[in-house]
Amino acid sequence: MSTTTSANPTTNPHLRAWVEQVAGRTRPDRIEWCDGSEAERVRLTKLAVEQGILLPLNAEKRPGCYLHRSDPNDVARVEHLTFICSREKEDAGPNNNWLAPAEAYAKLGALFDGCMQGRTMYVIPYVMGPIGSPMSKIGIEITDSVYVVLNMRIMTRMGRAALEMLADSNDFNRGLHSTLDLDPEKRFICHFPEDNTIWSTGSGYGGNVLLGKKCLALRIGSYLGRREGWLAEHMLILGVESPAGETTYVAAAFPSACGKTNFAMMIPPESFPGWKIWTVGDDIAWMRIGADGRLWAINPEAGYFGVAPGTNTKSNRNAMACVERDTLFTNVALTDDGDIWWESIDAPAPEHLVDWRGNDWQRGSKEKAAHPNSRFTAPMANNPVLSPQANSSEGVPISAIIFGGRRSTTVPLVLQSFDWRHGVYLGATMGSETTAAATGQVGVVRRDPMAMLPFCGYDMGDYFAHWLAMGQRIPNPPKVFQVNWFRQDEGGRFIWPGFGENVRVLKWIIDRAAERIPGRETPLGFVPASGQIDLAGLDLSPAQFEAITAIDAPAWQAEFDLQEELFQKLARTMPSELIELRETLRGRLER
Ligand code: OXD
Ligand code: MN
Repeated sequence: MSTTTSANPTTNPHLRAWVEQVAGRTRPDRIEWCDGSEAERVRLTKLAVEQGILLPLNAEKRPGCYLHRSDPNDVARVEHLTFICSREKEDAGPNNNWLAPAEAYAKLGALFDGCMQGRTMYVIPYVMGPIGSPMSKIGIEITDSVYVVLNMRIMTRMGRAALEMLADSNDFNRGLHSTLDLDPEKRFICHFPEDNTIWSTGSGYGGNVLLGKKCLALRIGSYLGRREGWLAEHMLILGVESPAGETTYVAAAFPSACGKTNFAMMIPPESFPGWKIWTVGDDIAWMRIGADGRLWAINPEAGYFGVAPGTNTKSNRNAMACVERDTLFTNVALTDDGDIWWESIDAPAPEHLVDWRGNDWQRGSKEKAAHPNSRFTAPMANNPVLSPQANSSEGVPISAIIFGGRRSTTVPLVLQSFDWRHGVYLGATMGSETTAAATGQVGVVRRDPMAMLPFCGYDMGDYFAHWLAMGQRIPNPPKVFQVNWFRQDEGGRFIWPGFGENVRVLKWIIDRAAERIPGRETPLGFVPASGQIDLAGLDLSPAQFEAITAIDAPAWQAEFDLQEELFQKLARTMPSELIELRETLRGRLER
């Protein structure tokens, strides 16, 4: 059967040749170049509904919203099937799975052979970052999934504008994806950093198939960042506006399930009047040194691919506003009146639902109605607190970088590093505790350096070295902090109230970053001096505050021992500077 093609909108010879080559291999019935227009959205949405890929939701309650149910065996990122295919195995590092490029191309190439017969091959030109920004990168994703096209529309700036920005350049990421038959045996996510190429097979799940996000913006992005002298990070970006109207920008890395999206959209409490948080991004930051010697950040994405369960008006009122319209929901539960539901949403569970698998669900059932990793894909334009700078091509100047984790003990509420190098150390040794629900063994600290363990596209020791080298090059670097909202008392209760109250800690951070207030020096860094964090209106005694800000020397000695495990794993490339720094910190603590 011969292939038909929608009007080819580009004269770019590199792009045309590559699309032809891919079509020659995958042999689709039809090639469709996506232009990003509204007419295209309407047409493809209608097609997805007709094919049962999307289910329209109640148009009055959720205008423009649809539900997708993925294959039950395809609901999450697959780290064990994710590979960095650098030419040299050592370049991928002990933190990544590795396949030789020739082997990966052959293996996935065989799967791609003829895989789009009877299907449409969509060509999606997209930009990660604001259109026209010198910090942005262009990708082309070729896919046979209309769900991918509709999600990429929300998550990226895509279509004609991306082609215009690309013009005749050969500098674009080549992403190729096919769902195949969703057989987990044929599921592979392969990154070829030296070729700026991503091949993904056998999955329809977001993190594996929306190739701009984790694959390009983080794995390939981190590789490009090292080569070109910038940073691609798993960080939210937010602006903190003070009552005086001054806005300070911070970037923050937290491992999964530590509330990054909530923090990025936080609403300060009424007892803290005049303060406002503006979201620039909720997941990824690309940061470069600006002409003024500061570090400037953009959010490469244009939407939020957020975890649904646990999102409610208390945890994140702004996210609830984002999903009121024009949102694609994946694997949430469906109410009898065509609305969505998930565990811990505001409304109690109704008597009857259709669960994420499409089965009837009755209140009281032991099964979860929504999948724990069910998601919403919502345009950032829906966010009531979207920063006016979210589309700025220069990005925003970062005054502070924050590393956080979930730690019931040891790590204080907030700690400022002595300098950049010590800040890199705090990020490199970041850890988070597993919960009982996840492992059965509570309180096991899992290291997730800079929240990048699943996303760093090269050797993690080399990545730390890149961070250290960046410190030498930034004339006016951001100040670096560590935070922990999760300290518990003897009864296992969280001591710090969290959520919007975290703005109190942010205020201290920005005051310190601006060098407006002195800190209290400890052997391990600066912590708030008494009275420096405003506790008015909080149900928190001075003793409790002391408990969550104190440095407990024996606990820290044990922590340094625990950090050794990560240093050992990365021994080949672990910068000696970080090892020496740990010994210095230990020594200071002993004295
Ligand atoms: C995400 C993740 O989906 O970090 O953002 O897994
Ligand atoms: Mn993430």
